[in-house]
Amino acid sequence: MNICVVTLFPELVGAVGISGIPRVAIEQGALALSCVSPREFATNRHRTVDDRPFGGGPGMLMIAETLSLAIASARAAVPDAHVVLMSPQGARLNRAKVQALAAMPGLILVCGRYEGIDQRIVDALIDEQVSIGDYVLSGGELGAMVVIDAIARRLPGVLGDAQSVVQDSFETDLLDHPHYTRPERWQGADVPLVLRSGNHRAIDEWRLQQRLSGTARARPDLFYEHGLDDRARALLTAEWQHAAETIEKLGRLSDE
Ligand code: 9WO
Repeated sequence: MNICVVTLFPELVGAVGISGIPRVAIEQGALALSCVSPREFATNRHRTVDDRPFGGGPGMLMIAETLSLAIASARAAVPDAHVVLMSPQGARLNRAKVQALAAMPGLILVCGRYEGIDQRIVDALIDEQVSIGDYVLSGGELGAMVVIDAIARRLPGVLGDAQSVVQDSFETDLLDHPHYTRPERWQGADVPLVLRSGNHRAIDEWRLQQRLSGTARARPDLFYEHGLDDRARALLTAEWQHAAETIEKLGRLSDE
């Protein structure tokens, strides 16, 4: 996957590639990450990339011309790119959106700064707007870095077998289970006995049960999507089974 980020802060965005899964993806050749700054295309003495808004109001906007030249340069670097603007006006990023973006032939992630960008850029050059959440940031860069990190772990061959094993979609929609490492007792708290039993079937069952009850407690909305399969019903403790079934019914009702 070839990703080019259009940003006034390439050193900030480049930091996503120096550690973790994105770094591994780059080292393996599964991910190519580059940046283009509108500043490179500013021609006047001050390398101006911003100007005041028509209609008045506070702050400055990114100029259409330098931004469009930067996007054109990114297009030359990433043929067939899907052009995404990081923006609170966009559709919310979730796992399905990450998967869809990871499946694109290439991506250009456009990051706004100041109070925003000239709307004619959005109308003419942006394929899609994506938001990482309902808050305003200083610019789109942190959003682009989130997108890049989330995509990197979905690229083929980047994570080992453990992650790439096809899990059924119900399991992937659950939250994670608790984890423990040594020592067995720390500040009077023991690692659950089952995890030290060596019984891998019992361990798998405990972990799935923890995922179900944890999801019911913290994110009951995740059950809206899939409801409960028979195995989940059997494993979900009685305390949470009632809650989850109620939630599932509510989800069905809201769909009708
Ligand atoms: C500012 C603002 C003020 C009051 C009401 C709504 C508002 N929206 C904005 C706004 O979008 N400012 C942008 C800041 C201008 C361009 C770059 N900025 C940006 C991108 N902030 N937050 C994002 C972003 C990107 C992806 N996901 C969440 C937020």
